[in-house]
Amino acid sequence: MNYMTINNRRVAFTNEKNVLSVIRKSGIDLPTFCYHSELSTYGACRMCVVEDERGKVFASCSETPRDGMKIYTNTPKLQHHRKMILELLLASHCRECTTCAKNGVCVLQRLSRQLGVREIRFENNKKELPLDMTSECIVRDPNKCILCGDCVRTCDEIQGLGILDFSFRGSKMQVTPAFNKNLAQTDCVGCGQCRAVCPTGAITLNSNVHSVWAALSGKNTRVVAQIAPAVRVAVGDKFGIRKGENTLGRLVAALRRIGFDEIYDTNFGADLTVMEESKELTERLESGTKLPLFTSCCPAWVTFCEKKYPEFKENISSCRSPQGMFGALIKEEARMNDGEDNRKTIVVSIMPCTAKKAEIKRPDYFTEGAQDVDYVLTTTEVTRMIQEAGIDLAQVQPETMDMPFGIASGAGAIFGVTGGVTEAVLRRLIDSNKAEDLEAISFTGVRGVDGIKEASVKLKDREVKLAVVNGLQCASKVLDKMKAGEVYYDFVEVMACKRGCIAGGGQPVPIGARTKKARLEGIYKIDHMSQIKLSNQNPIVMTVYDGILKGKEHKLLHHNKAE
Ligand code: HC1
Ligand code: SF4
Repeated sequence: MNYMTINNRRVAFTNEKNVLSVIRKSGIDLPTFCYHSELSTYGACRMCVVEDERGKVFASCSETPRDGMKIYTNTPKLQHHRKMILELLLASHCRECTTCAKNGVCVLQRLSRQLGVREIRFENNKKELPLDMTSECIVRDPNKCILCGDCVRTCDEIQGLGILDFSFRGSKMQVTPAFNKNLAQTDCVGCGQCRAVCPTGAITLNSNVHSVWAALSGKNTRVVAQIAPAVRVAVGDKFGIRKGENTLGRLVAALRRIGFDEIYDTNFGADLTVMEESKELTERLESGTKLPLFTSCCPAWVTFCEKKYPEFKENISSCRSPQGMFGALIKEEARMNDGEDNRKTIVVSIMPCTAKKAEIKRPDYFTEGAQDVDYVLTTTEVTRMIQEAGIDLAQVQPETMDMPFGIASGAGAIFGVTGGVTEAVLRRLIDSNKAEDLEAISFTGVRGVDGIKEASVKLKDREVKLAVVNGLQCASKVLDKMKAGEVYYDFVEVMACKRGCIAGGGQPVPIGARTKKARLEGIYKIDHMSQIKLSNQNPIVMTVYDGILKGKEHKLLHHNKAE
């Protein structure tokens, strides 16, 4: 054990990677714009500066802790330094804070308030730059960028895509896609992870809030919501509800109050996905073709594979994602019922994910030429709508989902974390709900936060090799090794966002390590508390297969490439 002195207090440390981590561990929340523990250290914003006993000032994120070190975190010199940085940032920053999508969660705004910046002595003489609104998923506003590089490193180091980078020099410096293209002209997969780390309003969601309010006020509309697995453990964040708590019942109640006509659970859609994907895996294992089977529920991953590794396109499961399957099912029912009461059904998916906004526009997610899911609202957008309606989620009495699609299994719930799809499929194929079998599956290695997890499971007489992948950079590693013949798998699950949908690009920010942990535990708790653990034991699943889905499984639940 080593010790350093922080503000005259002795603090122990072991293997913290930098002085900043030791300071934070000691309970002092030193401000930063450009430091994220899962990214490389950039050291550009200089907000985390500290002073040593000789008056030397240095960035604590870029300094290795040493035994005997003596530092101060809040001297007059440091206060002046940080204020000056903020003033300079604000001087070249758009000041439309009240109308900004990040108002209230902007780090620049928060630190300016916290550190007492009350005036800006410098003129903003920067030319106003155009917004990039070409992506279905995110909007870039270069006028609000503070050049911290968080988005650049996230897209490069976590997603391996490098869509964003610094361009131009000096005071003209900007973060843009290469050759100043717009996002739609790049290989951006819409994962929104750049938005999740952006401290200001420079990268925000492409919002559908206005369209959904319009749909809700339509006279002859029936607005049906489906709620994704990971939303329920995050939507409480902005209402002072404990992180990771399952807030589904409260969300259902709030959605009813703001005018949704029917509210269902995407976890039920996930149960349908388990049924179809297990069948597909069994068929491919028997025929020995198109192995490994790649999961298809994460749209950022599917787009990535199609764009970057087209030679593996056939490996992607033909299953639509749970939101796609469920959207098609709701619209199929609407086709039969809408005529009766002369209403038009509009399906709104409430998702943690920005890429889902693009998924619903894919032609292979249309049924007979018609779009199944009309709008995707991220958790952040639905939070905004609830706030706009003046509802305090913490004060609302929980209500239950509507029937007939309001029952889902624990297997559907765990889709919200990486490894969940694999675990759910294994439950279906092993087809046992004995506690020891369920536990054995959870211990195969599919759980956990490592970038690449490998497991091997005996199904019938065959040893089936699995890989569970977190983040697209790790996906590239796996695909490159597969191409080189260095590894073999039968089933590969990829989630573009590290830890899965709980950390999706549309979730409420900030999404720090503690938040991720709480959400992850929240998802597993939902499974733990579910009476039904296996998708094939969900009675409603069996009813729909015998009813509305009969003979239409392919049309409604799989990608329809002909369309
Ligand atoms: Fe997900 Fe999925 S789990 S992709 O992470 O398969 O978004 O939550 O809805 O479709 O069910 C997201 C979450 C979500 C789908 C499901
Ligand atoms: Fe990169 Fe994802 Fe942001 Fe696109 S949405 S720029 S792929 S991090």
